[in-house]
Amino acid sequence: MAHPSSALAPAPAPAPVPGHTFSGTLGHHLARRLVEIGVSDVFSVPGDFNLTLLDHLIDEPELNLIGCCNELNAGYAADGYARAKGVGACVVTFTVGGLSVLNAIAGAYSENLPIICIVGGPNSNDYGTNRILHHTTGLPDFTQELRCFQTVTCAQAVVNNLDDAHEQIDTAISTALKESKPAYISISCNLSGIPHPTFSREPVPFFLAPKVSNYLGLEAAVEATAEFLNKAVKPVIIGGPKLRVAKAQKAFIELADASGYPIAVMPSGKGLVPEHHPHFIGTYWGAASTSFCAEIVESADAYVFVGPIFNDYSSVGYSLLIKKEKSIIVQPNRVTIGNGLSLGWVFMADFLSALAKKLKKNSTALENYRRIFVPPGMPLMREKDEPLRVNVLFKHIQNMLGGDSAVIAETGDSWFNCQKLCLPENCGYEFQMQYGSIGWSVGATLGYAQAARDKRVIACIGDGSFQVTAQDISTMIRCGQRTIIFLINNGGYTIEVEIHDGPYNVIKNWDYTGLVNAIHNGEGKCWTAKVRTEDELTAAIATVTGEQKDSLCFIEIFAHKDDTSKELLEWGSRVSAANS
Ligand code: TPP
Repeated sequence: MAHPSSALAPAPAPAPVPGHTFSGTLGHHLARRLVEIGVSDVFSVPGDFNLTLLDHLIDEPELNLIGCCNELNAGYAADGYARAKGVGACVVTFTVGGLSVLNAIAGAYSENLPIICIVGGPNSNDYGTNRILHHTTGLPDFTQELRCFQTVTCAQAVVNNLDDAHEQIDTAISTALKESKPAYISISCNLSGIPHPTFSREPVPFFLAPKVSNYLGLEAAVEATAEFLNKAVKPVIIGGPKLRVAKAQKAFIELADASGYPIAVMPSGKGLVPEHHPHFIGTYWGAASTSFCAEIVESADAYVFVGPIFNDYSSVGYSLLIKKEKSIIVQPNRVTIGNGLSLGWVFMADFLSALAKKLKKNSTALENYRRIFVPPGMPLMREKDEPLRVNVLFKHIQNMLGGDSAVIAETGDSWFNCQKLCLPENCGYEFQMQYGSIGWSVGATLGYAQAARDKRVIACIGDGSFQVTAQDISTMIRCGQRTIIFLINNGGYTIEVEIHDGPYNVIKNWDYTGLVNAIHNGEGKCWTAKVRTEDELTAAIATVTGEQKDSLCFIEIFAHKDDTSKELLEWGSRVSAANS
């Protein structure tokens, strides 16, 4: 039986404050704030708790509301968008939507991406009552969704009254921007359209105070590091994923140029270190590194890791041959020198720029690298009509890349194959290495392509991952995107096969192009092809870059189930050992 109080009509919404005819509304304020921080596209799924709010977002001329097929993809799209534009936003409905988007928000948290995750919440008059609401687990407790979000967001605002709504919204948004993490904002479904004097028609702009290093700590860290590095014979610098959150890419180059040291990138930092830089020596990923890169890093007598995350994957099952006492670890707000000094409130960009001015030039390691380096070979010549090999596919993808492209690599062997692509200047690169949630790339591609309209996205997605989130190809077509998707159909979860095999790693084969054609259904521009040989691949690439250059292009590649990268084999066996 329904709780008796559920039969009661909700109390009327608070009346507008008299004498404030120019007051804005909460919905208008939120819409303007999103525009102000750089969001032009909001990814959403409607539900009765958020409909009025969506009306206000649509009313904002500088916002474009993009309806997604499900909340998980809306969250992934906001993640991809934030990677290209610095911040993203999604809007979902209470609990059924909130819990569905949660995994995407957790992913964004792990990758340090500010996403404003807005949930249409219960009527403000229902708070404090014993009512049971639909779309919940049937308990008169409205905090379940909030509690789930607490561990995957840096700020939570439950807006169920207008008096402090302005403050709550602004605090949540500015905390997300400052901390580069997602924020959760729940807006009571009856409040969006009500004017309130705290909301002016044009909100006063945010001011986010710049972070300034503790001068004394900065000086001490630079002095100690310069002394340490100026004694080294063969130092190297390795960039990691936190270069993004620290906004220190320019300072990283300053240091590379001034010091003369070779520069490498951690796998999770790919795309953040320029690969056309003359000092670039490749990816440092232990046994799965670019050849000659691990040898140079591991034989160095000092290494500067800038923004690293050492997890079981990036350390190849904790098998990196590096020593703490030879390392300088530079994190976004802390520097640690060998086994000794560790100084906080020292910001990465300030530190790298100041260090660049103190280091003696040393090109010994770079010269050694150039002396011994042998460029990688080409894939074996094919037999006539031989089935397409994955290494041949990636040779062709390499040739497609330019400064106006961006690569999105899904979790799976695409991690390893894409990692080996040499990125030309300005070519974007994204993957989700810390969280590694399969299916991420479909939503992220949607969001990234929407934010970076000047780039053509090339997404490499395994069949297993695609099965998780395929629906939002629909939204890509609806948005007129011209992404090229390479779907690698190898019939299974190959990366898992190489860690630990079993019958659970074989997946049901789908007609993937048939699925995409059905989604296309004659509306919008979409082109698909099945590719089994190199000749078919060459023809497909000519079409997608020629007559179908403005279409969403989906190329299904048939690959042998055991056609893996060499790096996956190496990495898989070490990760497997670490797991057992
Ligand atoms: N569920 C989620 C949401 N994320 C995960 N990372 C996993 C399960 C475990 N997992 C990691 S990779 C993978 C699975 C199941 C298989 C990926 O298969 P596919 O996309 O076909 O790529 P391939 O390994 O064949 O290159």
